[in-house]
Amino acid sequence: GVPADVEALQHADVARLLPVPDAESDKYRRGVVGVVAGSAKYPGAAVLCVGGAVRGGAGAVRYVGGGGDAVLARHPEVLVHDGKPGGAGRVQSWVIGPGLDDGVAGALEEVLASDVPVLVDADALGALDPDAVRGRDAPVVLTPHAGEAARLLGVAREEVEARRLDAARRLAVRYGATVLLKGSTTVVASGGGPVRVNPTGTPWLATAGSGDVLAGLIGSLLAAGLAPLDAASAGAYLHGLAARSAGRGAPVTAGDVAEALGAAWRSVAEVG
Ligand code: NPW
Ligand code: AMP
Ligand code: MG
Repeated sequence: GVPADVEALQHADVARLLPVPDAESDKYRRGVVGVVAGSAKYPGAAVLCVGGAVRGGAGAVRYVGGGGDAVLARHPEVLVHDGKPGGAGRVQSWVIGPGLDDGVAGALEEVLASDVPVLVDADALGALDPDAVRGRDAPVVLTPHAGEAARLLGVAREEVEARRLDAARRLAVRYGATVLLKGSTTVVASGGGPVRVNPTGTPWLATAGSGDVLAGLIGSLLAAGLAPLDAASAGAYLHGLAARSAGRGAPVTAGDVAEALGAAWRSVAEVG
């Protein structure tokens, strides 16, 4: 059986979490997500992260960085800012890290200084100061893969992979954050509560850029008002379903996963 401090995520639970606009909604009330991602080295990460964000239930996506042309070519809905996060206007959540190269520390400092939830992924994880995270009032979500988690914990990657629940819990306590540890079984830990295990994953997700899509998706759910543990676990759930529905047993690209998020959302909302 499953140990008492571990919860398997259920379809109906996720259905209840998905944000639905009401008659009085407008795009700002639905939430605006700010995405700080991409670089000359990894322009695709910006496109993929935004691709997750535009399908995650926020009312608008602001992109901050040098990859605006590539982002707009694929996602014309996005509001592009080529300055710093602090100059981008009001957002209800930040996603920072996928494909970032130079200037990570400065951008991270700016988004952590805001009073909204911040999701930290990929290249921004290595620049993260636990005290800066613990000192915030608003939530922080970390989304490392096993290699990134191992670096943060100062242990071998094999150790993280052998004890995934333990690694996620230790990071959650160290940073005072919600931690989604990605991999063969994605787990989400937050404070001292039970760890949630995502049942929808598929090894077809082991493809370049799929983590960037997940980061944008969770950021969008945070902007829409979900609590950090709920945003992270609902995001992982939809991400796995999207890969299955896009692939149906065949290889998928990260872009395919982003495009299939609508189908995944619908399948959860209909059954729930
Ligand atoms: P080892 O071999 O264990 O010592 P990469 P990345 C480890 C962006 N992307 N589980 C492994 O170290 C991302 O957003 C841009 C465990 C490897 O050598 C990031 O900003 C794309 N360990 C940046 O690229 C598409 C793992 O980490 C080392 C692991 C780097 O991303 C791709 C460095 O790894 C990507 O998303 C795993 N699952 N994966 C784009 N199209 O623009 C990696 N390691 O190869 O630099 O990759 O950390 O995923
Ligand atoms: P990243 O390493 O940041 O690109 O993220 C990779 C994504 O693919 C995460 O959502 C992982 O959980 C998922 N993933 C990678 N390998 C596997 C696997 N073997 N089984 C299921 N999901 C995987
Ligand atoms: Mg990644």
